[in-house]
This record gives sequence, structure tokens and C-alpha cells, in this order.
Amino acid sequence: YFVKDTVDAVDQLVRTVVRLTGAGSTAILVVDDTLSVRAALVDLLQRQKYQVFDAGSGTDALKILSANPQIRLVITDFHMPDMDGQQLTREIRQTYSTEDLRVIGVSSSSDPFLSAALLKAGASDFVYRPYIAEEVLCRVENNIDTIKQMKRLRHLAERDPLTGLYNRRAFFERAYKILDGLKAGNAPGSLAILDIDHFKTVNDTYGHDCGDVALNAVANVLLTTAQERGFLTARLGGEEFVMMFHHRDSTQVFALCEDIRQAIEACDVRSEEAPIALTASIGVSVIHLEEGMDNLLNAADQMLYLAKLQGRNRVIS
Ligand code: GH3
Ligand code: MG
Ligand code: MG
Ligand code: MG
Repeated sequence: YFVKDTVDAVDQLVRTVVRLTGAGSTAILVVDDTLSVRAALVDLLQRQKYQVFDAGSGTDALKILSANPQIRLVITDFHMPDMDGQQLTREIRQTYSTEDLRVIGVSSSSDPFLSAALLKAGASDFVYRPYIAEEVLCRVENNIDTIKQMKRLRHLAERDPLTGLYNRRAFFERAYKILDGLKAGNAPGSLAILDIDHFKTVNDTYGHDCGDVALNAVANVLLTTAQERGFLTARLGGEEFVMMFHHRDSTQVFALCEDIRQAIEACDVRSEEAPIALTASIGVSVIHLEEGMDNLLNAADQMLYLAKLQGRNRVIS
């Protein structure tokens, strides 16, 4: 009986497979219209402790994918009645990048052009059946590893190592897109620069390590507020941070910045029990449709300068 034979053969091979690391939590979707073939692959992957989903058609596969965003890899058959593996891969690539979701094609066809067709459509790998279980598992692991490496590199490229906020580069990449979107939709938005008050004194009085703790406290306020209320934020450098607010008028932005200012003032940062006074000044510039990013930054900087001049720990827009 085919399934049993396959499973037994797989069993033999799996015992010889080097213990693969990190299989535990990764979710994989197996797509094949032939139940027995699908079942054998599902079984192979489940034995390696992957979380496995399966679909009998491309249409079902797309539904399962959108309902389960944790899926990182699709292993798809080529020949299927409603939508073949190439069409499915093309559909997948409309929504999911190779950084988020890998596709491995499988086929028992003797047509040597199938692998090229699938790779062209956006698959990252291909195996012809009958396959050696160990090869499939190694390809699965390699593809998952590629995603992890890409994530790691993206994190290194986009995040500030001290606070975990976006860095300058990542901020501007996103900010230009937001600005274009606002202009296209004639929607309101603002840009704000935040600078910690007398931060040099914090460093000089309590030491650089305490300064770093204070920077992280401010970053946490920004990160939490940004997640809760939906805006873009980043560390521009030193003790300066930037925020971009979209689809909010100037009154709403002012109120939001005022909340941020108060949350920073309320931060409980201590040096050997002694509380450290932590405040920040914020300069806001409202986006006018004719304005570019440089003008916006300059205008926000001028407002920040005024906030410092008028006594710090305040929002000026
Ligand atoms: P103001 O209220 O006018 O903004 O005064 P300030 O002291 O905050 O401004 P100033 O620009 O004189 O000082 C900024 C300080 O921030 C100087 C620098 O050593 C410190 N700084 C910059 N980056 C870091 C960092 O990553 N960690 C720590 N601990 N300090 C930093
Ligand atoms: Mg088939
Ligand atoms: Mg500064
Ligand atoms: Mg400062």
C-alpha cells in the first residue's frame, strides 16, 4: 500500500537524518491534490516537529495562508486541477515576499522544465519525486534558515542597537512613502522632533550607563505610544527622536505629543535610588502639501528650538 510503503521508507530515512535544529515552531503548508502524497509529506514534516497545514488545491492553500500568517514555507505540487503550482506561486507572490514566505515546488513529472517554471514564478527551490526524505528536510531547513538570516540582517540594518527603535535610514524610507500617500490623498499629517532636556547633565551627573537607561525609557514611551496610537517613530541619533503622524490634524497631533511629553516626565528612572528628572521638548511641523521632507524637518527643528528657548519640557507647534 503506497502510503504505508512511503511512510516506512521515510521512517528509515528520518532515523538517519541529523537532528535538525529549531524545527519546533515553524509552520509549513503542504499543497498536493493527491491525498496519499500529501499525507506522506505531512507525516515526514510532523516527525521533525514542524507545525504542518495541508491543502488539496491552490484555492484552499491561499485561504489557509491568509488565515495563518505564521506559515513560513509552502511546499506545493506542480500538477493540480484547479490551479497548478506555478499559478499558485504567482498568486502567493502578489501578497507575500520571499523574505516572509518561501515556496518549494515538488513534482513527479519527468518534465525537466517544471523546476525552471516554478522558480521563475517565485519559488525558491524545487525537488523531483521520488525524493530522498533527507534532501527534502535539508531544503526545508535551508529555506527557513534563509528567512531567519534575512530577518536578522533587516533588524541590523533598520534598528538602533541601543533602543531597538527604527534608525534614521529606516525612518526616512517609510516617511517618504507616508508623505507621498498623504499628498496623494490630501490628508493631514505632521512631523515632530523630540530632544531630551539637559541630557548632557544626566550623563555628567549619573554616568553614561544611566544616560543609556534614560534613553531606553524615552524610547519605550515612544514605542508603546506608537504601537497603541499608530504612528512612525525612530531615533534620529544621540538623544533626538523623530515622529511622523498621518491622518491626524494639528490639534490631535499636539494632544498626542503632549501625552508623550507627560509620559516621559512621569518615567521612573533612578540612579542608586535617587530619581533622575527626565523631560523632553518637542517641536512639531504640520505637513503642507507643497512641502518636502527637508522643509518639514527644518520647521520641526525651529519649533524645537523655540521649545528649548521657552524653558524646555514643552510641545511647540
Ligand atoms: P538641551 O536641553 O539643550 O537639549 O541640552 P542637552 O544637554 O540635552 O544637549 P546636548 O546636545 O548638549 O547634549 C546631548 C548629549 O547626549 C551629549 C551626548 O554625550 C549625549 N549622548 C548622545 N548619544 C548618547 C548615547 O547613546 N548614550 C548616552 N548615554 N549619551 C548620549
Ligand atoms: Mg498533482
Ligand atoms: Mg540634541
Ligand atoms: Mg538635548
